[in-house]
Amino acid sequence: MSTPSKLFEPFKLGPITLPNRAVMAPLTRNRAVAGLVPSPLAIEYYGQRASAGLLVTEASQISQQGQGYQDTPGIYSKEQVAGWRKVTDRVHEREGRIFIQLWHVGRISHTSLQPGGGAPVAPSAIRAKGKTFVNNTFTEISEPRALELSEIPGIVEGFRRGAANALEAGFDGVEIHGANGYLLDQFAKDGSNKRTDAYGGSIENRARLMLEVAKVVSAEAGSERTGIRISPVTPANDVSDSNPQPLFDHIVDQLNALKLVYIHVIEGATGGPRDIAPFDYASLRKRFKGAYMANNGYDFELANKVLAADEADLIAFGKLFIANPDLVERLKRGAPLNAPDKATFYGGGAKGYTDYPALGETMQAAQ
Ligand code: 8OZ
Repeated sequence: MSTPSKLFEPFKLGPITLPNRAVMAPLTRNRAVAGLVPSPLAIEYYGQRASAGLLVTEASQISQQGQGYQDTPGIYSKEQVAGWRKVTDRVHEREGRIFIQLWHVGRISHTSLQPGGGAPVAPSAIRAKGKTFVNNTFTEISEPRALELSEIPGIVEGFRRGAANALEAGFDGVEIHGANGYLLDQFAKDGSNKRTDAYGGSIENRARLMLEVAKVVSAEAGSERTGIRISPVTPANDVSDSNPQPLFDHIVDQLNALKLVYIHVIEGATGGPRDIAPFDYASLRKRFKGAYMANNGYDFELANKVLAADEADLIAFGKLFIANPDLVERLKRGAPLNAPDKATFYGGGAKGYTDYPALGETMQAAQ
């Protein structure tokens, strides 16, 4: 393949020069078994993918309360920070760059994961329809309780501490998980937020928590090392908003004031149709002064089209990076891609995690 592609051109993201525009999307893999610490296999997994322009880790909870599925890694204990340090060291040895995604699931959890077996927390006491994975089975999401106003500073502080821990663990930056129906998205959207205090009602009030988190995280990590993931119209985790365009216009205006380095936008339904609901992503891109990272269902062809039209700066690939540790090299050469195996996405060991071959390995195996 000799067609020049903008995907392989460098991009300056704040103080960091990415050698290409292919980002490894955050991907939940549920393999942090012992102490919710990234396992030795995670070191290998991220290390194998260091040729991505940027790696964004799997969502990592900022507290026990922020966990919603079994075996997802945390970024709140000393042991977790030490585990992540091994991951960042490996990625840096291989000349890669890595951000951690900071996560609080809010109501998408189960009592068995919560401190003292309590109810998961939410903007309002409305249970999300759906299941989560705990104790090795899919289980109904628990009934949540509404956060007290007095608890909100503690949530914001949890994100700040997560960012501080991320720096201690050697990350190049952080991505705030503001998407997919988790806590910050639950507050922002009116389907899940029925509060009548300063965090509910108007767009300004509903966006407040996400923006307070963005403020403290960017103050801690540096705004030039802080990105945020949003999903304006996704129905993931039973979330909805009656008027997402002005909501996200407001959010982006405020993120500009905080000088965040990128917005990572899931266009359409997470992992599903891109055209599920009308939304003007182009106007969001124009409005935002930092970098626009596009995600959801991108292949090489769509990435090239969107980059050539200057509709995005960076493209995040999920499943393609699961199955192809050397995705950038394969796309460059027009080499065939390994197919991802859905059965090994969540949980398990090396199979479907660190055993997808790179090109040279394929050739060796074929010889
Ligand atoms: C798949 C399974 C569990 C969690 C997300 C963090 O959708 C997730 C997630 C994805 O953002």
